[in-house]
Amino acid sequence: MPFTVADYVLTRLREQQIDTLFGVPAAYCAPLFDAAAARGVTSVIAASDLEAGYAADGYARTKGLGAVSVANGVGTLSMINAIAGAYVERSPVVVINGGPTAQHLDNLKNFDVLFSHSIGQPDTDLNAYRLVTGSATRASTTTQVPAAVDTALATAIRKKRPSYVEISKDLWTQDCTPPAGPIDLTNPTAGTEQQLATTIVQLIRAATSPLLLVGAEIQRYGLANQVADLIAKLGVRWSTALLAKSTLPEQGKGWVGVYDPPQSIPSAAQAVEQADLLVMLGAVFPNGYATLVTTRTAKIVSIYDGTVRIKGSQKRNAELRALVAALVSQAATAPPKPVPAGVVPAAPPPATGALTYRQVFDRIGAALDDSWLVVPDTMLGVYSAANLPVKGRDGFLCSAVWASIGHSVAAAVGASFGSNRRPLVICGDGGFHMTAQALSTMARYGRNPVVIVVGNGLYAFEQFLVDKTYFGTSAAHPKPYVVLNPWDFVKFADALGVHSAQSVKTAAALDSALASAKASNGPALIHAEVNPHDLPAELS
Ligand SMILES: Cc1ncc(C[n+]2csc(CCOP(=O)(O)OP(=O)(O)O)c2C)c(N)n1
Ligand SMILES: [Mg+2]
Repeated sequence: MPFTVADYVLTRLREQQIDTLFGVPAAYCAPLFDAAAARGVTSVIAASDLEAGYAADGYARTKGLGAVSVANGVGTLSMINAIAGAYVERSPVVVINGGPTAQHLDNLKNFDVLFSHSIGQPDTDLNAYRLVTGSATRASTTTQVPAAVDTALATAIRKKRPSYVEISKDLWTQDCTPPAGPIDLTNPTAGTEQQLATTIVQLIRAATSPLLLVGAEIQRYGLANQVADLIAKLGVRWSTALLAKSTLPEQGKGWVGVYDPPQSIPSAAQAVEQADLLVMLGAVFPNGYATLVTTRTAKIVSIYDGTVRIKGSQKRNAELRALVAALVSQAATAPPKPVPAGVVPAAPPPATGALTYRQVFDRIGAALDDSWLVVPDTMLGVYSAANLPVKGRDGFLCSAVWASIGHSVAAAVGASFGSNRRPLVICGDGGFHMTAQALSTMARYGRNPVVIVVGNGLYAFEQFLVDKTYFGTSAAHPKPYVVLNPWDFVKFADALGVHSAQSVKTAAALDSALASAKASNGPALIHAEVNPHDLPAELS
């Protein structure tokens, strides 16, 4: 049996434990899907290109690496939002694109004949994806394929960023040299790590109220155990960025809560904002961090993207894994200081009365156990999601920085393949409108996410940003442009193959809907109806 270019790609993906390829087929990449099953890779065909991108992202965040392939031009440009989010939020998705052939490019250049889905430029996809990936390469000949594919995989794994590889469509079925050996996936150390670790641990020990903020890089690089050890050895208080929620179990000494300004819980806001030393460990700073980071530079050590900046000094290169190891061994040189007990979330009140935005999160909080992967969307309730008592590790997935509405439903498709936990999506009705067809993919592939649609009939977050007074005044009218076309979510779900669907209007009914969803094996939808004037606790 010949070993083809498609086989090369698939073999390299399997070496990294990828067993699922997300996408929407086109002639450009069909041979990749044709060859997938024989190489142990299952193709999951999404209902839209954007969904395919989000699904690959959800898979990458839970499994460590994801892969997606959609149609050149029409598919890739539709998917680019998902890959931009993966770039920002450090999700290693490999985008595999079928590209124009040498003949296509020649016809375009010399005769103005457009290849399929071309906008009349030779490198549109390549150039567009350069902006949102750690590397973007085109292979135009079979001999270029191994290096191009290996670069894409190495970038994704080493930088925890998406990467892009484009393979001329006539190459897929041509013979290719099989992989010669493993890809080099290690990041070189900078040689600075021990010295930096010594300085940082000294600063922590000398501080009176130091705090460590765990960021997404710790989850992405698989350093949670080491950081838990570091926290224990230093006896330091710790928080986490929303993007990194549940990287470490949220319990035990020193835990102050998720820091998600401007709506962090008081214990987290106070501890972070009044710390006399703040060690940011692999955290992406969303705009809400602007005040903290720009006004407290002299109190911040920031470790991010292969660099360390101590109190506003010049950035120095440092490799994260080596640096964390050095921090742990440095921390072990003295006994830990005593730290205050961690914050414990209040027990949710009993379920009574009509459902409110607040009760949606109280009821979900009451239902959580370590079988759930909580996947909230960008919505009024995202700050409430930050404070949900997620149990254990790796139980949370959110487009917390890029904040693209609709991410949750589609990312849950991929997470249902990548995680051992069952996705519990919490999405606004507006966000749901964006990627609702993902229910179809869940049904078709027998996945079992539970999707809670919080129905207030509005893009309420937008109303909140534009005019909050609407929420205090029951007679007030919303801005016309935030009003949604009301859907019958139950009928919609049914039509797409998700037959376990119900609308609930009371807190008790949400409890029982969650219980029956938990007992079922397939996908389920719960439409949780709330008053459009209602605000979640964190915003009231
Ligand atoms: C893709 C995308 N489009 C638009 C926005 C702007 N936006 C942010 S929140 C929001 C409203 C979300 O409404 P919904 O999902 O119903 O949640 P609610 O605010 O009502 O709780 C919008 C439109 C965005 N963040 N992402
Ligand atoms: Mg809404």
